[in-house]
Amino acid sequence: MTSFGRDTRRFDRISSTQDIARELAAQGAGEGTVVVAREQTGGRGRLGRQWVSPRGGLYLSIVLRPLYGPSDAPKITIAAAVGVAGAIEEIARLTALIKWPNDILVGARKVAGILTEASAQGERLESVILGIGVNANVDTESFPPGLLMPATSLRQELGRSVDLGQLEAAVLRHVEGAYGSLGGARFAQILNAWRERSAIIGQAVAVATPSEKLTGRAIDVDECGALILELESGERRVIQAGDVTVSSEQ
Ligand code: BT5
Repeated sequence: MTSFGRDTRRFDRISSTQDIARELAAQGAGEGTVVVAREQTGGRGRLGRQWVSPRGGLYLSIVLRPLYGPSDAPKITIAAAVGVAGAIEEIARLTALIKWPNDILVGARKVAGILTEASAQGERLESVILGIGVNANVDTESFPPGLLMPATSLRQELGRSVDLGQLEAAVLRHVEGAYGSLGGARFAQILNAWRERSAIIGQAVAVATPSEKLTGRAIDVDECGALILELESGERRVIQAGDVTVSSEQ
């Protein structure tokens, strides 16, 4: 039985918690080892994008040692999203929705993001570094322009600051619970929780995959964590990776 955060390494200002966590994993750090920074100078999102990480936000990475294969990595993102949304609801009492695969929204604004970076050895996942960034007590109005979608913070939504320590503890507890339900039949519970929180199911969406741009209706996520999209022709496509825009945002 692991416990996320029992071994927590704290930093003030570093490039990215992902890099430190990856180094620790390479040195043999166990599952549940956590790296937390108060500020990141090179915080990153998917595909080399920037994650704006000023002081006041929550930035952490968790070392995972999953007993799954690389094709299961998207399920970890789904479970983490359910966990982060649950933690935000517990601490801030705000309704948090999930936009596949890795965005947590309050209203139609992004309040948190998840980055799942896997190192595979053949058919085995050697480690996964699960990165979580939450705009807690930050001012997104001072963020650089041109974000993929509008951003918000818990403080902006609430009109008061949240306790970062409590938020961190809640994120680790909720994510650990969801991650612990990944195996076998219990993933169905995570999928149901995901569906209840989905910001996109049933909506007209545009999806940019690494190779093409598609439009259609988001139908569901499958048992592997992939998005099921119905094109205007009625054809169904299973999307493993991509960025979703809800049509009303365009
Ligand atoms: C993500 O990527 O949303 C994953 C974010 C993961 C951040 C955590 S913090 C701890 C750990 N250490 C790291 O270095 N990273 C992880 P993606 O879906 O690719 O979204 C990135 C896009 O979101 C950017 O291109 C911007 O448009 C936008 N963005 C950047 N910073 C943001 C912020 N603080 N709040 C909302 N949107 C932001």
